[in-house]
Amino acid sequence: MQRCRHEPLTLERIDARPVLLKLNRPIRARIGGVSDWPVILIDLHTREGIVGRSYLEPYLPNAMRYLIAMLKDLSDALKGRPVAPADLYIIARKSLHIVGYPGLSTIAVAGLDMAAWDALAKSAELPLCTFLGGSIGTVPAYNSNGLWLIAPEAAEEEACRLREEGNFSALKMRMGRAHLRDDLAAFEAVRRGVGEDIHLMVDFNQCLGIGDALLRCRAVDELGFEWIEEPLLYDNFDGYAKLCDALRTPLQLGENFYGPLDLHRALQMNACDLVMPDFMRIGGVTGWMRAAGIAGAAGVPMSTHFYPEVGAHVMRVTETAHWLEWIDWVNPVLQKPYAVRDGQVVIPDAPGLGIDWDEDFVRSVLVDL
Ligand code: SMN
Ligand code: MG
Repeated sequence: MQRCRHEPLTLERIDARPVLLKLNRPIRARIGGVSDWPVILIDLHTREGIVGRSYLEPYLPNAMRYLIAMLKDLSDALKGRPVAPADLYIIARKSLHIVGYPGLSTIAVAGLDMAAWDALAKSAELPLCTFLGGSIGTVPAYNSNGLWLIAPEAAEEEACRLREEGNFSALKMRMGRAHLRDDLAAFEAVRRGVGEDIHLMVDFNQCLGIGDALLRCRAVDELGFEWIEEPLLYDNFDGYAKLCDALRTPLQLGENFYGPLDLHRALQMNACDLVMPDFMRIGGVTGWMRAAGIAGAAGVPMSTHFYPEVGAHVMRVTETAHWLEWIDWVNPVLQKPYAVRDGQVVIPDAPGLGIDWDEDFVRSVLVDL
């Protein structure tokens, strides 16, 4: 019988470094504003010399402190183990089980998981999508890099610029201004800027109660949005089920699903029509693949939230792949950011995720926690 050529990889240590990146277009949502974007750069070193890379975007600079401590503990606990992502996922989750699965536990495990998959695909000298059984190619994306709660008059020009950044055919705008009329004015401005042929998504960033949500979502229900995203607090699945019934526009949920079980629950409760898990919350590549199995079996379209590099790879093997969210905020720390052509993210022909840090730039944005 033919023997396997490749030696298993062994985890040596995980390095995690905090950086703060300036956002070109600061986040302005009802839920809060952010102009400095915290990112944890993760390097999973193996004894064999291969380094797996991933990053986490935990929203709050202080959250980097807690997560880096957890990653350090995982590094100590997993030293000497084979880099087998499915096994590491279970061992890492078990090590944190007693404090609970969701929240920071899942986020730390996801960071480890994405780096482990990158290392493994690199050791097989294959792009991650190919390693997972798919093929290199492009992935349809929408530009999500702006259209926050800016003055409605400013939305026309910003929408034009966002479309032109990668010749996109789809954009996401945010709503939730104090007055509905201003949200509607922003919509009109965006349409004036980009015309009728561009797909538009709208995100309320959890800012409404059920009463306002019914009013506001009905008010935008005939505008032809591709989806209405997170009008209510993320875990109000009962409220979402009610809204889903009341609306014609597909309801989108998922960036706050902690693990595949939340996605399963949301679908069981008919709380949404579409799903868009976030990689740090769904549990990295392993969590995504399990969630994608559930969405695929249910026939529910699945989009990504953040993490466009790993997102592009897994979308190539996701049965109900829908839209990739294009966010370029981490690009400055990457030696070779992914390209977008004609609204499609292009997967590079490189082993793993093809991510290398621009160390000169990283030095300039590292922070002391
Ligand atoms: C979002 C949430 C938090 C920060 C940035 C963006 C948004 C999205 O919900 O879906 O992109
Ligand atoms: Mg959102």
